[in-house]
Amino acid sequence: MNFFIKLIRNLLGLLIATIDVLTRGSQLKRTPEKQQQVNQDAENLSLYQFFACPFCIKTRRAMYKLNLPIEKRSASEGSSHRDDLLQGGGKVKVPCLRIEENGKVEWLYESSDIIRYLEQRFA
Ligand SMILES: N[C@@H](CCC(=O)N[C@@H](CS)C(=O)NCC(=O)O)C(=O)O
Repeated sequence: MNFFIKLIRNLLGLLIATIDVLTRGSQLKRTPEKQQQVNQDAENLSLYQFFACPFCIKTRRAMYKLNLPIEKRSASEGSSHRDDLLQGGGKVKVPCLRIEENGKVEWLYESSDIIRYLEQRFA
């Protein structure tokens, strides 16, 4: 039973992810200099996620729109990223944005909070 629920959830996720890719639209355009700065800032960010999670898709969509090359780390079962998320953030819940700044690391949960943070910093 559990297997079928997982299967349906993943198929639905795959469908949403496909629709997302097909309907993403355009990305924010910046001058080459500005984009270079943004790319550099984005090196200190990483998104812990599942491919088919709707909250992660929503967050990835915002990242795409804002033209942010943030590294995506799969927190699926058995991955080392999952262990890092649990140890660093305190729970395995995705999406979670890992923010490294001035030698300090912050783990930001909740898709709406992550999107708000990214928009405030990069829009
Ligand atoms: N309100 C959260 C919901 C996140 C959520 O429920 N994520 C699921 C995957 S779709 C998850 O991490 N589940 C694992 C768990 O809760 O232990 C958000 O918007 O980010």
